[in-house]
Amino acid sequence: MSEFGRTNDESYLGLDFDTLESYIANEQQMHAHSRGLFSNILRRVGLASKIISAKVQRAGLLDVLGTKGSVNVQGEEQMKLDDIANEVMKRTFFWMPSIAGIASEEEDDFVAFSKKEGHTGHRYTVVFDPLDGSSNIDANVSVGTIFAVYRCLDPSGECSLNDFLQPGTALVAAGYVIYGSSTMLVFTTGHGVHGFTLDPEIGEFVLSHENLKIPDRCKCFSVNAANHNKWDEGTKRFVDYVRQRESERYQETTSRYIGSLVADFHRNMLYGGIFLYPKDISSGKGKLRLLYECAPLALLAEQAGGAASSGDQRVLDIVPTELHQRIPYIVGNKRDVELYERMYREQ
Ligand code: P6P
Repeated sequence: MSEFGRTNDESYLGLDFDTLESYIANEQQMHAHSRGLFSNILRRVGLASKIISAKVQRAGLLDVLGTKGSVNVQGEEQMKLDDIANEVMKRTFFWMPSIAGIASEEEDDFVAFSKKEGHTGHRYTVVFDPLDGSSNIDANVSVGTIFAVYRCLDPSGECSLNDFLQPGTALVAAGYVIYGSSTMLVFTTGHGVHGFTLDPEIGEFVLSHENLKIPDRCKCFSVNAANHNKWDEGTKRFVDYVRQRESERYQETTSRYIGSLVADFHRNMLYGGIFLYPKDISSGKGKLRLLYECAPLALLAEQAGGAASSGDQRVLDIVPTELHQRIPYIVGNKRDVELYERMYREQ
């Protein structure tokens, strides 16, 4: 009788791999009480990711490059792909009865989905940056989608601003999609971080990075050095200390800065490292947004054994005061984030 079982055949004949769908189904079976509402959100994120990936991969060909001319609430020129990605994400969730509404970097205010026929009450809201780093698209640099899911505070009612102004500790899920040499969906539901790589041959997200942990080494530090004069003394002291490689921990540390948050974050998740977008002395704030950039990635970092701080406090503890609030952002290896905090607070 021939041996039947695991194969090394890369053509998937062995079917000994998990797809996003089988992973979600297995997870749902493990939580018998689950009604599958939450699983459907992850399925829909997978679908939206494939649609956006297809658009991003063909950006240069579909003549969608170039700015649309309008500017978003951040005062940034809206690339046409920003708009497309925002519409895909918004409509993905609009058609889900369990979603009460969304908040997006590309929307001035939150968008409440009025109750649909025969709907028994909302359960979740979703926040997202539909295409972070989009200013890099025409240079073919990796960009990403960042998303996170909150429970509605009043499941029986329409969603309100308070549903979005919850701290990251209230998140039930968070993740990102990186559109790079391959498209990867990385997310957590509070039980570790798992990465799925889109195989265009079969059109499926295949589990490729199960229970991802940040390696305990600072392979690189990632910061826009051009802003050095804008930093506070504590930040300058930390970056100079790392860069001078005085301690054994940083002797092999190099500098990498892509200028696309999801790409810089993803690299550090896989290789180990620290990313910083500190406040600058003039604005007193950072550039990155708490709700749909910093908090979702902070949850992923902590689930992978890392940490995320604003310098003053743990990012997940920060209660947003407005949808598009910016904060200083330091995220990566726990040891390095804690060293930053010590230097920042000692100044
Ligand atoms: P800077 C992209 O515009 C973005 O929002 C993030 O993806 C990225 O980390 C940051 O801004 C880069 O900002 O000022 O260094 O160009």
